[in-house]
Amino acid sequence: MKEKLRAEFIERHKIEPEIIVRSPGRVNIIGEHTDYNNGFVLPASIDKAAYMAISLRDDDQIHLLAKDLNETFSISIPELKPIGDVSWPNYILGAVAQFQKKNIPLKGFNAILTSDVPIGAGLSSSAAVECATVFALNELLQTNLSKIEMVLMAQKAEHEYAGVFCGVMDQFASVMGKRDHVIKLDCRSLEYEYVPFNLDGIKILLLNTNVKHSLASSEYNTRRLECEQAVAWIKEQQPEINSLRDATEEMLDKYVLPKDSLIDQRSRFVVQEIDRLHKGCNDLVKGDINALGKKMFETHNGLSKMYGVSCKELDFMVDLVRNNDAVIGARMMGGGFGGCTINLVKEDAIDELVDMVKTAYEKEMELPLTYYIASIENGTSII
Ligand code: GAF
Repeated sequence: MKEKLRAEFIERHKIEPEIIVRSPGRVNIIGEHTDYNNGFVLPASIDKAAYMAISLRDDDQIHLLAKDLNETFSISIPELKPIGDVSWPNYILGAVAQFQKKNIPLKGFNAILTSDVPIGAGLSSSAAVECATVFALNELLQTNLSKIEMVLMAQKAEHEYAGVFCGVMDQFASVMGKRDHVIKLDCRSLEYEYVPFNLDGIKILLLNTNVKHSLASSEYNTRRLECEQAVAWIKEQQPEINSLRDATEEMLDKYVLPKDSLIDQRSRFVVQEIDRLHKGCNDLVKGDINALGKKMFETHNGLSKMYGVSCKELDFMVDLVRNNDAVIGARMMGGGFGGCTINLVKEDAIDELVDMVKTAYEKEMELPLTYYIASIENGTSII
């Protein structure tokens, strides 16, 4: 990947790229839709990543090439703004804009981007690009930003240039990931701990429904507003409550359920999911992987029936493996409305399982099934 990208850069720009940055996609074991509720998540960066070859220019021009799409885009720094239909430049421009907002003197640059994170698969392909851009510019402009500052800038890029009011999980996992570890992240304080995730004979299998989701056009932002509404109702009676992180099911019974049963279901899922994450993380630490797997299935049920972010293809995929002895746990992953399921699967049964799922899924859903075995690798770095 690195050599090809370097050669492409030299051919196009007639100079060596100053740096090549790799920024990975992520999986999340448990703790979904909890990040923007100030809760906890348990993600990890994976072996699929975005790669950016980049060099500064002497003027204020930004010239971009998305190698995989064979599309170019150019803009000058004073004209910087989100662009309409074309999506990929926004992730880069949004990251550049964060430097501008911090009054960091910018320079133009040439960049070539390539990625093997499947797009719209719930593996944070956009966060990978945002983080690669912030990381690269931090290096080239010698800005000395901390990794956490870079995470927050990349998250802002998604808010302001992609219109998705995401939590901090994806960008945090991409930048902060550590080989063979998951990150238990407190999304309120941003305190985190690395928990070893090296399960003998068990692999992370991602089954892609190939239902492409676009969180921007989905109900992702609506879910966030529904959670905020629940908090506002609780707050009227208990002013010390600022997020669902601090709410209990008793509070929901008293202050939310009587007002709106749908918002009750949404917020109840989040309260339960934060609790499930803590218990699931303890299972992992104790080595009780079966108990963790069971909770992943519970998370799926909650995401599907209470939180309303699944789809028939994701439900079908999870139901297919639910009673399979080789599958420790499975659930939809990420924002939802399509993309991948994450499955913890006994290694020696993967081929047979994939054959079974592929045949059944393609017949029933009339969509192709693709799959990846994800390994947990380090976060963003210069390669
Ligand atoms: C998407 C978002 F970008 C994350 O912040 C998170 O909310 C996730 O959906 C759901 O857990 O990936």
